Amino acid sequence: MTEAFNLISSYRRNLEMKLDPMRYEHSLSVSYTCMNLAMRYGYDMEKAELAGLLHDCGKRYSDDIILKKCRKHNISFTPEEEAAPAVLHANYGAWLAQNKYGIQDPEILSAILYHTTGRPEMSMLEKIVYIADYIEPRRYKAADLPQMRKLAYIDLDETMYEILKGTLAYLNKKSGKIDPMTLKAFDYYQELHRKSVLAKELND
Ligand code: DGI
Ligand code: FE
Ligand code: FE
Repeated sequence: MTEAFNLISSYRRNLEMKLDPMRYEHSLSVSYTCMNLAMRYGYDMEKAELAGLLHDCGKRYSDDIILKKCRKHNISFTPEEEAAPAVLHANYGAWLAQNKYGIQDPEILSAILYHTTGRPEMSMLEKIVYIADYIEPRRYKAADLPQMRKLAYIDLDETMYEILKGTLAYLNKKSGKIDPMTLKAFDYYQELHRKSVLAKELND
């Protein structure tokens, strides 16, 4: 066994104890999906595996306890994130990854931090984790999963645009507060989408 595999195995054992069984299963599934996307786009597979495995490591408590943990450990969060507490497990998770799992790679930490909201100008790993979180094989609720599962292997930016669009429509219906970072991410990928549609029209 390689050193990298030993590390992954020890993280898996830890997460299996800390997370509820479905969340653990989801984490494994995201991890493998991240590796698949890394294969497709020529990204580092070990980093993708690790980021996917740990992306929800903060989701081991309810939202109100996660808020308390953030305060206790001086983990920074905005008032808007506090008003949309479902996003806070990403802040707490990035902190746990750095301080409890010993992850130092800023790309992995940032992929965990932005896995729920996305952001403008995402790195390849941030997009891989965000998209894998949505399309992983155990997901079943979203109606557009078949299309997103296909699109993810064609164009990461277009997939970001479509998933963010769907997420905002869902959040608007749910009447929960929307984190402005989700809106900023959507505006950015919508603009990229418009530009690519225009460029295609010009080439026709
Ligand atoms: O942790 P997961 O369930 O695997 O997935 P996730 O980290 O994408 O979190 C999904 C939840 O976060 C889902 O209930 C929608 C919610 N969410 C995502 N962006 C926002 C948001 N909730 C609010 N209130 N505002 C957002 O901008
Ligand atoms: Fe999450
Ligand atoms: Fe997740």
